[in-house]
Amino acid sequence: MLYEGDFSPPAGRFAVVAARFNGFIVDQLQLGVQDALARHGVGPERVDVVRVPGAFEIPAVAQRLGKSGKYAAVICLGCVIRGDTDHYDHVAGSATSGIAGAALACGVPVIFGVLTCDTLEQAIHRAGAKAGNKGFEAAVAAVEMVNLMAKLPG
Ligand code: INI
Repeated sequence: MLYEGDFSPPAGRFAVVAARFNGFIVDQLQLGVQDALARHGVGPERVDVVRVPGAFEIPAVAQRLGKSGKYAAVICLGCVIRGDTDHYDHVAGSATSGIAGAALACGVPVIFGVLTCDTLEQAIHRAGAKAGNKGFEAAVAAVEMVNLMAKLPG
């Protein structure tokens, strides 16, 4: 038996947790999410967006929303860009491990749409320019995972 998620219109509401830090990049990721969800039959009336200060704050909110029972999936969006100090490593590492922890704790898909980039140019390329839109990809992954979870036993 093979279990696999498909891309048919998923049931339920979706939550997006989006950081305000580097907002001009995150806003583009959010547009990518809305575009992908709409193309999979999920209109804006089924999407709640929560803005948080920065990527570091994403995991706590994602976990709370994921555990609320109100959402089929939580999509996390942020953009961490390397600076002159090791601050980047702490913010990116905490966001990454925190979102992974929320995904394990929640029972619903918690999707990682946080850019971790060395340069602003890399971020721009991944927010709708030549490397696609990672928000769009995150939303497609959310659709696949919601549909997979609906099929899995147990
Ligand atoms: N938050 C980001 O989302 N991206 C960054 O690049 C970033 N940098 O570089 O500092 C950042 N910092 C803020 C952090 O996420 C928290 O909001 C802040 O430390 C308050 O807890």
